[in-house]
Amino acid sequence: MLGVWLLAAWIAPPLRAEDGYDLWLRYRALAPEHADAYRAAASQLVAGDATPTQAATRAELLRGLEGLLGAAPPLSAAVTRPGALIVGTPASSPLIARLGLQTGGLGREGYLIRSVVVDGHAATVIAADEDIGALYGAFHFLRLLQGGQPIARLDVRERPRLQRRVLNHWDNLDRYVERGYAGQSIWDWHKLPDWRDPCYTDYARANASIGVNGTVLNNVNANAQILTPMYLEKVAALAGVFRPYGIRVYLSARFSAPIEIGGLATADPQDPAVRRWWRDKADEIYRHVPDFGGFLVKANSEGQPGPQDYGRSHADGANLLAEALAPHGGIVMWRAFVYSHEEPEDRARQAYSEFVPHDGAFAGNVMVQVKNGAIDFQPREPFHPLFGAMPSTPLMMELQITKEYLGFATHLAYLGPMYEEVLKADTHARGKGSTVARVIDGSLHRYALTGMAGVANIGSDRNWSGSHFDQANWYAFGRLAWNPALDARAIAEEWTRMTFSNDPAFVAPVVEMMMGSREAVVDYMTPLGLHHLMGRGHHYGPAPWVEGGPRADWTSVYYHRATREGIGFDRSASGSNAVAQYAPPVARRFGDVGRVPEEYLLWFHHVPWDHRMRSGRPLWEELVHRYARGVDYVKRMRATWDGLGAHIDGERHAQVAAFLAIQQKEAQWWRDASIAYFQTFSGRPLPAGQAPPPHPLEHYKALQFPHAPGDGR
Ligand code: GCV
Repeated sequence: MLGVWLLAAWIAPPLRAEDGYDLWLRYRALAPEHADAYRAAASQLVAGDATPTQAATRAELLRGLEGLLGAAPPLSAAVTRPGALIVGTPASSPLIARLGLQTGGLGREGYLIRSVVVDGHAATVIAADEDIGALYGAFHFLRLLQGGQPIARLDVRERPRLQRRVLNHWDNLDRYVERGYAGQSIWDWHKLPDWRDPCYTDYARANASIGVNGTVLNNVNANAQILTPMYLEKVAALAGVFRPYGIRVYLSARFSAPIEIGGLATADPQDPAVRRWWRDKADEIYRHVPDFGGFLVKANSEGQPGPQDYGRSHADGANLLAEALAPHGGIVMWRAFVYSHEEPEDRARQAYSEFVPHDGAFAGNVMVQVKNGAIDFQPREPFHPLFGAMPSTPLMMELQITKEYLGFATHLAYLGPMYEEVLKADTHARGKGSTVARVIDGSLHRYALTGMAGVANIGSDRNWSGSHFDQANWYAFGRLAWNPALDARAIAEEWTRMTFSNDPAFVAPVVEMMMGSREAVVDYMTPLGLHHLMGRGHHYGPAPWVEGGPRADWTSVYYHRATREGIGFDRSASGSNAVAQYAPPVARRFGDVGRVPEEYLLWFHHVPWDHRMRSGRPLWEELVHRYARGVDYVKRMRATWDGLGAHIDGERHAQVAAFLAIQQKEAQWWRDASIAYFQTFSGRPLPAGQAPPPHPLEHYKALQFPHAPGDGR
C-alpha cells in the first residue's frame, strides 16, 4: 500500500508554485473529464479583431482556452465543424447578424451566451449589442469553464444592474496608498506616460472580468497636481490602456484646485472666475481623455476644503463641478462621508443632517456617494440612514475593499457576507422590501444614475492585494456591483474554484471557512455593536482606551461609553436619537432595546453589564464569550487550512498558513486587551473556563506601532 502511494506521489506532477499574480484568471489545465468535453465545445473560434475591444476579447479567449484545454482552438471565419465558439455583435459578425438573436434590451454592456445550431453544427454563441458586452460575455464563458460548469445547453442573458461600477484608489502621487496594505500604488506616475507597465493591462483584464467599468486613480484626500497638464498626460496614457476593456478613468478633484493650481484667490462656487476655471479645466481634461468619467469629491470632511468654506452647500459645490462636466457627459460623485470639526452632534447623524435637506437640489449628473454605514467601514455597521432618505438624489454605495478595520492584509476576512448584509438590509423607505440594493439600483426611487464604488485593496505587491484571500474581496465587489442580488456564498465558491482548485474536497471547506470569517473578525474585535476601538491614526490593533486628542469622535471612549454601570452608545430617543433618521418601522426596532438585533445592541443602546442576552447570559459574559468565539474560529480556520496543503501549490499555501498564524495571534491580542480593559469597568469575574489575559492592561496600552502601514498622511 505504502509502495503504491509512494509511486503515485512520485508520478504526480508537482503543483507549480504560484505567486498570485494571475488572480482568478489563472487558466490552469483542467482535469481531463472537463477538458475533453470543453474541447469538443470549443473546436474553433469565430471572433473578429477589428477593434481594440474585439482584439482583447479574442486574445482573452485564446489565452484562456489554451491554458484550460492545453491548446487554443483554431481561428475560423465560418462554422465548418461541430463545436464552434462564435463571438461578436450583429454589427461585427455577419454570422451573428444572421442568427437573429434577441440582443435588443441587453444595453451597451449586456450579453447572451446561447447553445445554437449553425449550418447544421452545434455551436456556442456569445453575442452582444456592443463590443464591450461581448468581452463581458467571453469572461463569463471562461468562468464557466474554470469552474467546471456544464456548457452543453447554455441560455444565459445578462446585463449589469448598476451603471457605474467603480474602484476608488486612495493612491497618492508619491505612490503612498492611504489605508493600503499591498505595497505602493500600482500607478508609477514618474515613469508615465512613456512606460506603461504591463500590469496596467492585467489590471484592466481582471476588472473587466468582474464587470468593473471605472477607476478613480487618486486619493479622495486629493492633490490638485493631478489636474495639471503634466499629470493629465499620464492619466491619458492609463485611460488608453484601460479603454479596450471598457474601463473609464475618473479623478478625485480637490475643491480648492482653482487656488492651488489656477492662481485664483478663491474657490467659491458662486464666483464667475471659479466657474470658468472648472469649465476650462473640464474642457482640457476631455481633450486628453475623451471618455473621461468625471470627478469624485471629498469636501468639508476631515479637513478637506469644500463649499462650506464659503458658506455654500454641498449641492452648490457639486453643481459647480457638474456644470463643467455636463457638456462632455461626465458625472460628479460627491461623497457623503462628512463630519464637521465643530459639530457636537453624534457623528453617526451628521451626514443625514447635512444632506437630506438638499435632496433634489443636486444637478442631474451628480451622484451622492454614501458609505455602507454612518461611521466608517467598521467590521459591522447598520446600514446608513441616508439610504432610502433621498428619493430625488441618486445615491451610490461606497464599500471598502481594503481592510482598514478588519485586520489589514493578514487577517482572512471574506467581505462578501458584509456587502450582502447591507445590500439586503430593508430601509422600509417605501414599505417592506425597500432594500438598500433597490435604492442603489434605482428601482425604488427611479434614479437615472446608479452605481457602486469600492475602495481598492490593490497595490504593487506581486499578488495585487497583499494576501491571496484579499483578492476575493476585490472579486466579490465587482460581482456584486454587476448584480447586487448575487449570493456571497456563490461568489466565494466561484472565486475559490478559479483561484485555487475545483476539487470539492478543497472547495467546500474553503468556502465554509470564508463565509464565517468576517463574523469572526466582528467577534474578536467589536462584538455586539461595539465600534471604532482600534489604534489611533494607523488603526492597527485594539485600543479601546483611546481618549483625548484633537476631537472626541476620533477616540474610542466616545463610541463605547463604558462605565461601571454599563456600556454602549445610546442612539435611541433617550440618547442622540440617531434612530429617528431611519424609516419608522426600522427606527422602532433599532430604538427598542428589547427588539434591536443583538449584533447592533451596543451601537444603539447603553445597557447595564447584567443585561440579559438571548443566550441567557448577562451582557458581560456574552461579550467575553463572543471574543473567545472569534479567536476559536481563527484556530479552526488554521486547522482546516493546514489540512489542505496537498490541493494547491506550496507557495500560496504557505503564505496563507503564515498569515493565519498572524491572525490567530492578533485575534488573541484583541480579545485579551479588550477584556482586560472592559473588566476595569464591569468589575466582574471572567466566566468559568475563560483564561484571564496574560498581561496587565498597562502592557497592552503601552504597545506602540509607529510604522504600521496605510496611515493617513
Ligand atoms: C481617505 C477614514 C479613513 C481615512 C479616509 C476617510 C475617507 O476616516 O481612516 O483614511 O480618508 O475615511 O473615507 O475619506
